[in-house]
Amino acid sequence: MHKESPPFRSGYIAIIGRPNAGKSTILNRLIGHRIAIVTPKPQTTRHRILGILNGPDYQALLLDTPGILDPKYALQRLMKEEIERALNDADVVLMVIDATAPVCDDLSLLRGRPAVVALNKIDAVPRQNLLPVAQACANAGLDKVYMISALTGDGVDDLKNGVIGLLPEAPPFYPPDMVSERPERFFVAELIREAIFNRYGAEIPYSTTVQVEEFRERPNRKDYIRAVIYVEKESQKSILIGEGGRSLKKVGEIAREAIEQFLGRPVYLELWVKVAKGWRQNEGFIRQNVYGSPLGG
Ligand SMILES: Nc1nc2c(ncn2[C@@H]2O[C@H](COP(=O)(O)OP(=O)(O)OP(=O)(O)O)[C@@H](O)[C@H]2O)c(=O)[nH]1
Ligand SMILES: [Mg+2]
Repeated sequence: MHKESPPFRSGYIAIIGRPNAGKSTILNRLIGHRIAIVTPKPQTTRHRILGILNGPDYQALLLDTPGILDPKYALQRLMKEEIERALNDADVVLMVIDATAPVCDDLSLLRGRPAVVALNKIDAVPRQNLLPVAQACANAGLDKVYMISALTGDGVDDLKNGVIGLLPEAPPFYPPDMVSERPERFFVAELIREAIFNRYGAEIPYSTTVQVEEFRERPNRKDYIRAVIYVEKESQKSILIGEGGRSLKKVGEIAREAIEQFLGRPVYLELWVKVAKGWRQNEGFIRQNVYGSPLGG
């Protein structure tokens, strides 16, 4: 008997959840590339980051987002706007809940849209702890709960099929060879931020933003990248640079390796540290240097 080919599905899937729930890890796992930075610290992601997942009969446009929280300063307010923009675009919402610290009360954000829950980090909790959380989600009207580990990949294929099945029938939006839409310099700045998040304690990472000021290909030589790390005060600048510049040098080495792996070619990375007094409270600065720059807002 003749079987009709399945319809082509395409649309936006917003990945939302509390800080540190594993949203970026899930994005990377789903698309099979490391495009969103991941660190053990909450509030790592500041932008809406698109990852494009192409299949024979679908194109899933996955949007990683910052963690949901009550904004306390301008940067967090603009992070919240990024979540709202992703939700406005979303055909499907993928709500990520950290099984090691479950919170199930962000459901109003789903606004009646097709949604699934990923109960993540199941590798890190005993099985019997998972059922009450799944039950709480079910009681709240969310019946599609996938128990996954983004770290090991456990359950991720089921989740992938589940969300793709909810996408509307539509033709693809992007060419099939595209993985993301932001320029290389965006990812370069993010990888520098990742190195900073991983190397320093609580204060420095949150007081830092990175901007790539120059990215130049040179004939017969490594690409030249010059980036500025902005901090909020002089004291942070001293900590970041460290004695004799040793801390900054280490950050540069780690970031350069990550950038080379991402780009697949060697680069020369130059880092500068500048003070932009209290920039996290300065909406104009943030719009220009964190979201609205040529890095792609
Ligand atoms: N054990 C375990 N750890 C995980 C899993 N998924 C993510 N993590 C870890 O959780 C931490 C946070 O992961 P991220 O992917 O950065 O979390 P996020 O939700 O994007 O965080 P924000 O961007 O800060 O909102 C990292 O240390 C990850 O390695 C998992 O399935 N199991
Ligand atoms: Mg993240």
